[in-house]
Amino acid sequence: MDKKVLTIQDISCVGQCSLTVALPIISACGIETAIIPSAVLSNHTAFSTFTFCDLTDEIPKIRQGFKEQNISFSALYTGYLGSAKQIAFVKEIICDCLLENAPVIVDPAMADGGKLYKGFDEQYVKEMKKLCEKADIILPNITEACFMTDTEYKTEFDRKYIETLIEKLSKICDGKIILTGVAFKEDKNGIAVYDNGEIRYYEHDRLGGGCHGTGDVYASAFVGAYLGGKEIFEAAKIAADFTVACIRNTIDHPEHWYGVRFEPCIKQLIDMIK
Ligand code: PXL
Repeated sequence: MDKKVLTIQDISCVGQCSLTVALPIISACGIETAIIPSAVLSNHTAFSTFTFCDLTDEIPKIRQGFKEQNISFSALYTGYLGSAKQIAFVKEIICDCLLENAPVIVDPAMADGGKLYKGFDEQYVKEMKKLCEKADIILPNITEACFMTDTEYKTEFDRKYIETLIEKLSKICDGKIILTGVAFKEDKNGIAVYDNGEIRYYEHDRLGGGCHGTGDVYASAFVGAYLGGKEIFEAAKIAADFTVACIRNTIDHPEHWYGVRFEPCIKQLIDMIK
């Protein structure tokens, strides 16, 4: 049977994040991608204004609809969720709508650059931690990892800091951990992959000061490569190389501050996962 992933995150109508990134990227990897939109926004919250239609109450109804049709999924991937209450509903979906051994992949998309996104608070962080407890793979950035583990956020750090962060995360999630934004040198960025007690690092170029929406591009490419059959470190590496290519394609376009121009790079991703 073909793999079918369910992804739950918002629709930001403009802004190249969440579902408008996850759908094209995972589909391009050859994986059928079903969705539950967590909220509909005119544009993401890094714009100075945005509309926000919370779809929390739709989630249990959609779950019921899936149950009535005997629809279940071979993987779940969650990103930006609209409310703390929604996280509890997602946990019910994990219980009811997944096939046996379906991986639960959680990107705790809630913060970056040392700050929570607009609209999120400590309660949301608490609930997100509970969702991470149920995950097989989590993909936090350094800021999210710090919020979840009550660790001081630093922009300069060493391996000891990363190892401590991962050790604390492993007490929340007993699965695999992919920590992004692990930069030990000024012109480099990287990831740390924790799997079965071992940490492996992958270093890649750092271009410019960071682009918006790269976390979603990264997580989506990881999900596509991983469900496409790559092992975890290889999938994490492919996702990093793809994200760097997307940033390279964007940095000379300052008008494109709100996301990355990932579309022309999709062919590269397909070639990498072949
Ligand atoms: O890319 C993360 C993200 C997703 N969805 C919404 C956001 C953000 C980051 O700001 O605002 C609505």
